[in-house]
Amino acid sequence: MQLSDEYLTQHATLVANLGIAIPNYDRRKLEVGIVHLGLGAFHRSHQAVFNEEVLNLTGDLRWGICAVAFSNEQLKNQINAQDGLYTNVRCGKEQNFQIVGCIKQALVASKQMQEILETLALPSVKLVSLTVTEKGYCLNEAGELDINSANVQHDIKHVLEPKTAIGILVAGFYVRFLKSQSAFNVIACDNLPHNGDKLKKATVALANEIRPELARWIEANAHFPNTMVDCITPKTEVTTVSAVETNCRFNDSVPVQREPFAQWVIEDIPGIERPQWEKAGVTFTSDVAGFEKAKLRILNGTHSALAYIGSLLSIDTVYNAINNTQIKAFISGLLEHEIIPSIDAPVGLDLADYAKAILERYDNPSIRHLLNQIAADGSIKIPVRTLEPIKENLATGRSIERLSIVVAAWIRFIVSSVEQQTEISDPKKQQMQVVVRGFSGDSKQDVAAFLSIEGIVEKDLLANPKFVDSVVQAYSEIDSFLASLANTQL
Ligand code: CS2
Repeated sequence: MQLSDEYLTQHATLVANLGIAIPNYDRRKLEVGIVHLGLGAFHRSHQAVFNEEVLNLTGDLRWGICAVAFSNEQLKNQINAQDGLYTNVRCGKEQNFQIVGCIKQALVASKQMQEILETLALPSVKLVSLTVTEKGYCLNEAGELDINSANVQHDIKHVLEPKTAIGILVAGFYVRFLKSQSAFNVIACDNLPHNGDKLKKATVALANEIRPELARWIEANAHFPNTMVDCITPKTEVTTVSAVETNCRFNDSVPVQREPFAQWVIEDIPGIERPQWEKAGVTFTSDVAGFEKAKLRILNGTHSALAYIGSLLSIDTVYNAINNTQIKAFISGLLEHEIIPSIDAPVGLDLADYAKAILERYDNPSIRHLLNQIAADGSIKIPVRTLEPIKENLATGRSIERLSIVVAAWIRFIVSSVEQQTEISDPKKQQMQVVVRGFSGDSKQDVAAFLSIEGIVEKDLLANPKFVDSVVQAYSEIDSFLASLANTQL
């Protein structure tokens, strides 16, 4: 039988006997206090689970979630068919199953904008959170709203029928502004440094194109705290669905699988009305930047390194890549010599211990995290994860040799995808294909052409010969570097 409220009522004893955690609050009385943009697995494995814990602990029913998918109507229908319920599968030494109930309703932006705007205008809605991936922020290489993008231009002309997440935020603010309601606050939950600051700037910039007073109103009334989010969440697979069926004895079309570890650090801004997330272990601090930088460079940075190097060696998962002795040695050197020295540790965080714990998290045989998933959107991820530390290392005279190998491996990965005609998942896919098809075989020319694709490398860095030469060197040696790593499983 399908998971639903009715199922839980009718099979309460069976579910309890199986040791499955269920919502212990009255879901029928849940109000919508949060609108979440981005109904993917990460929201459901991370923020929704923290939120669920607070609902379970406090019974404060103001904080139900209305979750918005952008175009995945099927996902929206599947969640609603289960009354918003889904299973969170924690994959550690054992599998542990929890039914999460804090999503009250799902909507899809491509078809239900009117309802979404009505929900955003509800007085009960105090927060809008987002997991829209890095590319969802519509930023250019300088980290500002990419005003020239077609979707942003669309949102300027069709304010109440927006396509982008930024456009939805602006439309939501606009509706509240016109009704003289209070503004909601916005919690960015994607892997970008200063995610809240950047989102606020982009939202205000878009609003300014539409109505300058609206921009000023948002600027004065809405908070966008910066956050750091962390929880390894591979895509849901058929095996996730069948594990739920076998262990829980009901059908769930939309479970999520994640590692046991999860962390959420939010900038502490007084006056934001929100759930008592600290009761679920969320850290509120004035130094999010330190946590963000540490996580983005140590975890996401090594993730991208593993994704490109591993994929080029035909390795499929993070677990298999980190269990190759030579790859692990490379990652350890990268961390020790070039990544950790680029970070000012936030108070109380020992970066070497933090990095060690992350490598241990990768070594989890119950998590099948596909390198292919991580390899997507390199043109947006590499600048944050790899080019930023390169820039800072260059400024202070530290080594960039290993970081350059990561950039070279990314370029080689794209080249090999073009050669083998495999799908490239990246917003700059077309530009990259054109450039790579024009490659001459001369590393210097080819690397220069690739790095010059608009919107990837900041102008100052591109003009720095130390950077370009280092990537050229790494690229010209990348095949022998890869060969030196091959066939060395632990
Ligand atoms: C990964 C992240 O896909 C990727 O780019 O690096 O999704 C990573 O798994 C999460 O940030 C972990 O918190």
